[in-house]
Amino acid sequence: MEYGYINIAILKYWGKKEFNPYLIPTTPNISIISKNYYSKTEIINNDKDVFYLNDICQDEKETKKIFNFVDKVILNRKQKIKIISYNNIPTAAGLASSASGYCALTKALDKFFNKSWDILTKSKIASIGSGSAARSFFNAAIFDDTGEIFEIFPNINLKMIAILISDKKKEISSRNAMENAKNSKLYPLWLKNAKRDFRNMKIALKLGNIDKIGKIMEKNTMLMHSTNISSNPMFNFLNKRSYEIIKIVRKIRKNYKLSIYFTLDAGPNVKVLFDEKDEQKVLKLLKKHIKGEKLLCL
Ligand code: 2P0
Repeated sequence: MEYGYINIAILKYWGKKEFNPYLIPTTPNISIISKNYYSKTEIINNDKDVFYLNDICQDEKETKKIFNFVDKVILNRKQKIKIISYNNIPTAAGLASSASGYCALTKALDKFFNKSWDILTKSKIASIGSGSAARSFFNAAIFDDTGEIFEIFPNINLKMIAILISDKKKEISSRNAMENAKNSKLYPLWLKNAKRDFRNMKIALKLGNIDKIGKIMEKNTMLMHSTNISSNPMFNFLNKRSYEIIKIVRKIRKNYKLSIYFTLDAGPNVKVLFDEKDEQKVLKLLKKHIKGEKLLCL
């Protein structure tokens, strides 16, 4: 089995510039991985192409999507294969299961077809399946707007907890959502601000300053979601409970003088970022103030 871990962006990838042949995002983005949530994938010979996820044979649409990717990256394939994959995270609920999935699949293809791709090649190949997957090969990674991927070493151990508001499949895919967001009048502002956030975030990570990191992250995520809300047709990944949780995070930060910051992706689930040394304190306070939702230590 080959493992791919989920990653959560502290600066978001929200838009594709082009595929050349690998994905180039419109703005530089930065992520950290979770070692607790992952996909694991194995490939074996088979008499026809099939894709099993969590022991369930996937329908034609899902199978076609996966094998389109396989055929893009393994040219002139003669062997039919069975792809066996497991996720220990809810699929397609904005918890980065596509990133871990394509990361694990790329590693499994490399192994099965004896490709000996190096890590950067694997990372770029995975970006064809899912842009965010490019970042899952590193503990912390930059995926910049020239298509380059770098491992980075922040001077702080960053951790996240996800508040699981919903594990339902999202109504709109990230792919369609980010394409649609480009018609928002805010999209040019997003492009400009994301570049500035990137410069400032690199400094904040070097300083290991959780408050600087958290403030930039929150601003970045809210502008990303604002492009969605102001696009046509408009949509919003956040729901009422997401906004309530954001308020709770701010209240804990203020009342307990605890450096916790929120971010949201393609779903309503809020993730909270903090310095690893504060983990027990953060967990205790989130449990105290948030009733009803499961907390996932990423
Ligand atoms: C991110 N997201 O940086 C952003 C923020 C979701 C919100 O990358 O179209 O599934 O397959 O390249 O990687 C989710 O998008 O999109 C994502 P595709 P992907 O994590």
